[in-house]
Amino acid sequence: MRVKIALEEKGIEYVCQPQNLLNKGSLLLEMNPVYKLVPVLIHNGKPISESLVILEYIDEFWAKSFPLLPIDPYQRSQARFWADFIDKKIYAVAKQLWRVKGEEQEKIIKEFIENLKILEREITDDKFFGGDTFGYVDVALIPFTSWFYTLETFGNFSIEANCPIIIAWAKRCKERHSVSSSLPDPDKVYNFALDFKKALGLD
Ligand SMILES: N[C@@H](CCC(=O)N[C@@H](CS)C(=O)NCC(=O)O)C(=O)O
Repeated sequence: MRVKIALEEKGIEYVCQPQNLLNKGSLLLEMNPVYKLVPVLIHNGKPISESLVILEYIDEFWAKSFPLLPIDPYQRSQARFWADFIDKKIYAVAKQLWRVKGEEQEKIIKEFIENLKILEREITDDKFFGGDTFGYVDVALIPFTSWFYTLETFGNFSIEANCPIIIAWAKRCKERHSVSSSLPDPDKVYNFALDFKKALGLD
């Protein structure tokens, strides 16, 4: 989703080849032999893996249209810091949330909400993470909101009740075509999570 949003914002045409993550095909295994994960961007026949690395590549290769990272080195460092925080403290924590139950799950929900609140402080009065313009940190986080319904359903809690600033920010992001056309339906994500749980024997 991150990669699709960035390419859309830059106005780059692309072909998306969905992969079966429960039975990985030879293309994915050849293109990302180290991690065997999506996404992989294949550009000029060469693969680039890891979504944040891909975002930086896209931003550098198509530098003239719609810059994602700020120009100022300090601001760039901050954008990278928050994208890294999102991977370590939002994605990684939420990945646990829908795989466990009971007390363990409650602990994870608490940590997850605390981390979202830390991110909320970075938006406060601004429209987006970098200020008035949609950018790198927004692209890094917004795909994750399509998992909110799944997390709330598995964890029986409300993200909006705890983090209204994040929900309002997500609504602003979804007004952009790049975002609304790239994010999957929350029901689809929920069904994917159910299938994934079943395949991992976590029912
Ligand atoms: N750090 C990687 C994470 C990629 C990742 O977790 N991809 C998931 C789908 S969003 C995947 O391929 N999962 C299959 C698996 O875990 O085997 C990135 O940002 O690209």
